[in-house]
Amino acid sequence: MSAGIGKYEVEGTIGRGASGTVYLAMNPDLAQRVAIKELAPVLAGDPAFIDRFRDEARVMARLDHPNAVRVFDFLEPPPAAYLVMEFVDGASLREVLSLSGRLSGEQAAGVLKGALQGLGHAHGLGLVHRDVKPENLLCDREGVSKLADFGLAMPAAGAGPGAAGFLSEGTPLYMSPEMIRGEPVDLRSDIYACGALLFELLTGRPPYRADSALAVMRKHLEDPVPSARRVARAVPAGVAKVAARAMAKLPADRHQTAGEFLAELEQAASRDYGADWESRASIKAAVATAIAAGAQP
Ligand code: 3AM
Repeated sequence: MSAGIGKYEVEGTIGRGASGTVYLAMNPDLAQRVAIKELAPVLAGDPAFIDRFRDEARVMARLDHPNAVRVFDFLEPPPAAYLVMEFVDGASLREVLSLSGRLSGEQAAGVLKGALQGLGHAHGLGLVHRDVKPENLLCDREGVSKLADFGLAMPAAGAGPGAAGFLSEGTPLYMSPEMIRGEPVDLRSDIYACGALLFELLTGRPPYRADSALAVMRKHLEDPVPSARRVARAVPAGVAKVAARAMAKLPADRHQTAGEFLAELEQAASRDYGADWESRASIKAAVATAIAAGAQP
């Protein structure tokens, strides 16, 4: 591995995503491990994106919440750009899901609770995540999930208005209708993504499936909002309804804040799973399984 990034000593590569490569590094001053995302050239080479991202990084540095990955630094040695952040020792929710399949209802509600609390904090700072999905929820060894990659949804290369306004790392499974249309988005776009995430956690499959990204996008725009209960009979009506409301086509018909979503979810979970549902919500064991599987060659 080559020398370092600024003062940070690079120890290895954690992984690669569409928005960039992530390195494990050491902050020698504090003897603290950090994760450094090298923004993909398509992002780092776009001055408008970098200007926006630099501004957002300043706000991201104020993120101070157990359910949001902390941001420590933003470096721009041209032509590169790096975001230095808290290293989360664990596995992404995507990895956890691909090993454990569907979560229990209590676990699904617990994961959503963390995500909504982290989002509520970020929204309070004026930050919209824009790309909430299982890949961007990093779970530590205690089973605490943390939102990563704020503001990193990337402008689709060459996409005009009305096309896929933003490229997501995989398929646009969690994209709100307004984002698909290329319209300005606000925190209610994150609410929509959380609704789609809750649907998937409850049923084991995303709300809209199709053969191509474009066809999935069309379903987000046009198909009636599916009920999680239709897909998995065991899903109780209350929680299914909360997910459906969050996925309303019109932002005005969704929960208007992460706090409102969470309050409704907690109420439904208590009703559907019992007041002590949180005592069964931990995903610590599932994360340990994912870490063990990832450690295998
Ligand atoms: O390649 P995989 O899926 O193993 O989870 C993220 C993904 O891992 C991980 O880097 C890879 C490319 O995005 N990642 C991103 N931010 C991270 C962080 N702050 C992180 N891992 C730990 N801490």
